[in-house]
Amino acid sequence: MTGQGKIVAGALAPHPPHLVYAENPPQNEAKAECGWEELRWGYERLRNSLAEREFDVLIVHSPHWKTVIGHHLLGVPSFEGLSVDPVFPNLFRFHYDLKVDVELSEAIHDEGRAEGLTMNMMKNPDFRVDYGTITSCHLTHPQWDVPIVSISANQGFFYYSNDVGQEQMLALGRATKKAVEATGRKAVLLASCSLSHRHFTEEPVIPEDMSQEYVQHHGQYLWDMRVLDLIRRGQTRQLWDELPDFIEQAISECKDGSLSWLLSALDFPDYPGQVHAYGTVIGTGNAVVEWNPAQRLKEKQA
Ligand code: 2XP
Ligand code: FE2
Repeated sequence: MTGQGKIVAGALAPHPPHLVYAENPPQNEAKAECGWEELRWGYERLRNSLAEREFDVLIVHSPHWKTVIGHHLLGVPSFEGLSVDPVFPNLFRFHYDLKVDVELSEAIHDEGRAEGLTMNMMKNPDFRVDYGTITSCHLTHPQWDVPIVSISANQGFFYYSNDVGQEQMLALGRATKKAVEATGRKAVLLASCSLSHRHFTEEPVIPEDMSQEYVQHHGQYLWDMRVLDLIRRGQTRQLWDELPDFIEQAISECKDGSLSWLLSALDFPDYPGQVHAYGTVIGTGNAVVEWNPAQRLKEKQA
C-alpha cells in the first residue's frame, strides 16, 4: 500500500473516564446509572457521522502517555490488559484488547525523525496502554475493529515552554500527515484532550449526580467559548496563535500538545469544525468536535 492515503476526519475527542463509566460497556467493571448525557450524545453524533466514511485506522495523541525524551509510538501488533484510572479507580477499570497498525506507527516515527524530532518505538509487549488512548478510541469507535496508532505526549511544553511545544507539534502533525499519505491509509485522527481544566476538589458521593456537575469558573468558560468560536469560524491559525495564552489562563490540557498536533496534521482547517457537544466533567471543559477535510475540497471547487 503506497501513496494516496488521506486523513478522512479529525476530532477533538476528550477522555474523561466518566463518559465510558456512564456508557456501561461490558469491558468496564464499574457500572453507572446515567450521567454526562450531553457529551455522550455528542460522541454518538460523531460516531454516526464517521459511520458514513470508510477508515482503516484511528491515530490518537494522548495527554496521559507522558514521555520526556521524544515522542513515542506503540510498536507491538496487539496489547491486552486492564487499564485502571489512577485518580478514578472507582469509575474506570477497563479490560482492553487492541490492535496496532505498526507499519503506520513506524512511518510516522521515520517522518518525525526526518523533521528533526526525537522519536521512539515502544516495543515492550507488557506495556500498559494509557487510559487517554483507550477512552478516546472507545468513545469514538467502541467496536474496536480497526487498529490504532497511539502517540505519546512529549513534555516539551512543560520542560521548555509552550512555544517550544507548539513548534514540535507543528512538525509532528506534518510528519503524521505525510506518513498517512505515503502508506495509503484512510485515517481518523483524535486529539484526546479537554479544554479548560480546573477540577472539582471533592468528588460527589454519587459520581453521576448531575446536580453537582457545573462550570467551575466563568473565566474558564469564556475561554472555552472563545476557542470553540474560532473553531466554528474556521479561524484555526488565529487559534494556534492564541493557544499558548489559553493553555496558561485556562490551565488547559491542550498543554500536552494533542490539539496543536491535530491542527497541524489537518493543515489548519479554514472550514468550520462541527461542535457535536460541550459539557463539563468534574468541572473541566470538554468539547467533541469534528473536522471533515473533504469540506476544504468542496469549498475550493465551489
Ligand atoms: O484530569 C484529567 O486529566 C482527567 N482525565 C480526569 C477526568 C476528567 C477530566 O476532564
Ligand atoms: Fe486527562
